[in-house]
Amino acid sequence: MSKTSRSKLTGAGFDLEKFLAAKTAEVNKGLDRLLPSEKCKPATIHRAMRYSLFAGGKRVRPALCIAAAEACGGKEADAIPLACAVECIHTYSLIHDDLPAMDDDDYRRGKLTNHKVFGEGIAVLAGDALLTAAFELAAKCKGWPRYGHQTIILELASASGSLQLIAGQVADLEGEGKTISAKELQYIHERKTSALLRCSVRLGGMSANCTAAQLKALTDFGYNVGLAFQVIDDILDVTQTSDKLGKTAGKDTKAQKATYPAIVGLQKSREIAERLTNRAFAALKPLGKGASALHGLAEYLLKRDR
Ligand code: GRG
Repeated sequence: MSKTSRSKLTGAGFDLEKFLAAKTAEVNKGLDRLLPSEKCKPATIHRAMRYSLFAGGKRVRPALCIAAAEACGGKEADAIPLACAVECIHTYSLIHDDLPAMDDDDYRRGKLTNHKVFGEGIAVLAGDALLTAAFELAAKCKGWPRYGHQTIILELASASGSLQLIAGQVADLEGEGKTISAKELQYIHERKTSALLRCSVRLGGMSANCTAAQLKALTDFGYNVGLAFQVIDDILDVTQTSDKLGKTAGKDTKAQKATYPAIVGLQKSREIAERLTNRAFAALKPLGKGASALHGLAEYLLKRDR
């Protein structure tokens, strides 16, 4: 998103651009500190993990995690290990998704995909190692009175397991070339995309020892933002260039994937994304003024162009 278009989104008293830059810097520092260095033996795997982790992702999930923590009165420092954990899971899923056995892509985050640089074997292992690292970070986090380690680890496991992230990916793979209903498409989007975004905000709330009512608000917000995020992703795939996206544009159409634009058209897809974002805004009401960063992020995600 350009500087001008992003700054238009900043409401009174909240500078989204500054917020995103600051959180990205802190998350990058956290990832660098918490994960094995490139020199650590075996160096190849750590180079491969870091290659994709630091390839320039938007850090949407960590930013949502920290914003959720702050909305519930928590501290950024407490949320950072969990924000890093969700980014590790997200990056693992991208590395595996890009493999020839899955989406078979050569570019991601504007760079060659992991397997193109390190080979398929190391790319599989780099993904595995990032997934495992996420659970290590969760096991080492501080733990909170309402949310002990078991709850935190379960949260990550259910979002990334065979009933959510992997279920979505399986349904996505099996849906290629088939005509599927809008209901089935929503099933895929809820699992492939929304589950990890919802988990990110929930973990942020947990790191602030949030109340049950706050957690409910964050869950509703994350669910709707997550679905809107994927509808926008589908729209961008057909409206933006590969250069802008940092990955191959138009792949969904080529792979005959079910997407919102393919099923309901572009205009209706935009309306759906807007409706979902409005539901996300409404979910924030119980969190009051502290939720301005979450509000700003949801608006940014709706209007993003990459
Ligand atoms: C391999 C288990 C497994 C899952 C793969 C991530 C994924 C599921 C597939 C990749 C394709 C895709 C459309 C996923 C939905 C989630 C999504 C839109 C990912 C891209 O997220 P961004 O835009 O990426 O936040 P950056 O690179 O900015 O972090």
